Amino acid sequence: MNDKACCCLAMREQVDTVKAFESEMAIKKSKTLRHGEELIELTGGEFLMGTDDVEGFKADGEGPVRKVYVSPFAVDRFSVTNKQFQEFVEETGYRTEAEWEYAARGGLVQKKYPWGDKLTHKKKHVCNIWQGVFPTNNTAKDGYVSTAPVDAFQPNGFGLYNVAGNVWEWCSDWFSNTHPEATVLNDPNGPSEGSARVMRGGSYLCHKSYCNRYRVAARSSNTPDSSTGNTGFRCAISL
Ligand SMILES: [Ca+2]
Repeated sequence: MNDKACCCLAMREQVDTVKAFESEMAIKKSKTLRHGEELIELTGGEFLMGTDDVEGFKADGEGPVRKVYVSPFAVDRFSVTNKQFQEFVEETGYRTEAEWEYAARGGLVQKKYPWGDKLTHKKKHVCNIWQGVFPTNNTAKDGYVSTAPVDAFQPNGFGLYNVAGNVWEWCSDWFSNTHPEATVLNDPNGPSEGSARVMRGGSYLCHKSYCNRYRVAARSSNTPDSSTGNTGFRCAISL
């Protein structure tokens, strides 16, 4: 990962730590979630994951584009609180990076963002990132200096809010910048071991000049014991 890879590392602030990542893989799967009413069921299927766009970061393993199949699953419409996440990992499994990207793309094929290829819509911002000059001047033209409410802005084609910007979202996969080769990768869940977990989606601290990782194929990572003000959760469960 290059030195611009994760703006959150420089802006780290301690918040309540959820001790989940070392144990979540051992937790028995259950289809009952306390906050299950917030989940959106997705049919899954085959999709094109990653990007070969010149704007993508090769060192992050954004490419090559590969065919991935994900089984049916349900995912949170909004990012959730630490307490909801804790309840989730105590009751069920976790979400893979492939599920994240399938859900985040909202049914679109190889678009740069969850809503299309243009960052803004009619000159209006449609996600919470950094406007101005990073890191000295945040003009908050999108309306938010820090985190935005989880239902801010329009949802993507699957009804999911804020998959780009606002807060990074943890995935269960260990981070690697290479991918297995196969005609179709079936429900990939990442390397069997590693030192950092994948994070996706970017955050309110991302600016094109510095991070540009609010694109839907962009990736980053952090060590599982890290807690920051710009990293969050969205729960998912296999159906
Ligand atoms: Ca903002």
